Amino acid sequence: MRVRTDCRACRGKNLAEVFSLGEQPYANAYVRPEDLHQPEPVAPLELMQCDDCGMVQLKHVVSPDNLFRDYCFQTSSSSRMMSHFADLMAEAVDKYVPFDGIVVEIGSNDGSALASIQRPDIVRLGIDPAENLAATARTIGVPTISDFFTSSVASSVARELGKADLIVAANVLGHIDDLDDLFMGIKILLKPRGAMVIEVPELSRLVNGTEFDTIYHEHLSYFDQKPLSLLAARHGFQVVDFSRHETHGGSMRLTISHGNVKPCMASKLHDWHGFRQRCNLSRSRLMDFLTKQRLAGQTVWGYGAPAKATVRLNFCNVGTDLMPAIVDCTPQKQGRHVPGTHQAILTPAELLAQQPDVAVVLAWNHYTEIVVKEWEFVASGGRFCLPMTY
Ligand code: DWN
Repeated sequence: MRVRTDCRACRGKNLAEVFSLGEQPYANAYVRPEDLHQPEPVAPLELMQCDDCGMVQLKHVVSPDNLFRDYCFQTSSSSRMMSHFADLMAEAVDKYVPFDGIVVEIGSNDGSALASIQRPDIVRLGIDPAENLAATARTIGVPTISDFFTSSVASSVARELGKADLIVAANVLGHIDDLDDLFMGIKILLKPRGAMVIEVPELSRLVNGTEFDTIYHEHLSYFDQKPLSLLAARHGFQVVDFSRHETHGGSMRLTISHGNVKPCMASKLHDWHGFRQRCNLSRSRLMDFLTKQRLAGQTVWGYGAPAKATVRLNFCNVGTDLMPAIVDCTPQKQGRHVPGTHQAILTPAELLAQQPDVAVVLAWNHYTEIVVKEWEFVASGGRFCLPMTY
């Protein structure tokens, strides 16, 4: 682990701490039963804001090899996200990819977004460090390099496959420490008239929505529009399209292309004191709710074991006495335990089989999809609720 002392967007040194969740386990480091009594890796979660350009980033950088090589999260765990990324690909391919064009996805996960491209003429390539997910992608016909995207990987792809008409990076820029090398790779790999579509959660939505559970070690950077545009401009890219979307608590999508624009330094500061107060209120309200349910003899489980659940349960110190189990549809998470608080992660079928009284939807960004899918749980008397409102 190392400490980052310069701003990832403008390379300035005027970073100040604005928020801290203290020491936390790695959000996706689900614990095998046989390891429950072993020490788990933890690291501080401290947000720093750049006084010059407003960029927000983690102070501590955990080695990506420790976080991404054997990765539990799968895009295909949500049909709503699958259709979201299918729409993104369809729109971008239609706009930017000629016949026989090349599309490269950085952070391609299980290949589901690339697999959604309906044009057989297009050459597709995924790049993702998770060897387990790269293997899954290949089984559905998506060629995938199981490695981190770097400027050297970009050079070899450009040499062996050709330059790309379209590069997609959805929910991945925030995970990369060396963004200068990333953009050097984009410079190499993207055709002169090519386009890159970047999608990331928007910091303003995180702060205004008290989405503190989206702060974890994988997420090194927390972007607003201006610092991300500044970062792109610093590397010779211009923003040619911008839109906002409701995924992952509120995201923004920027399309960039080669082009020199003057980098604009505009520091957007946030009300971090108010944010901290709301996080503490959210914690006390969750604990009050769970304590009241237990005193009333009600059993409460979690629904969804996203990375967000690890952060929320550890920050709120929710033990297995208040929430004994969580259900999740991801095979690789089932049978393991939540890092730190150790709730057992069961299959969704167990929800009906054991019928707890309440299920707190910890994957709150998928609330509608989950409640519709699990209608039998409600029909049998179960209640869903969100961790922010009770
Ligand atoms: O940045 C990242 C975001 C985009 O995705 C990654 N670093 C990690 C991941 O974050 P997450 O784990 O918070 O993502 P989700 O999509 O909020 O995770 C949802 C979880 O809920 C998954 O484990 C699957 C589960 N789930 C379920 O059990 N039943 C989801 C749905 C929709 C369901 O019906």
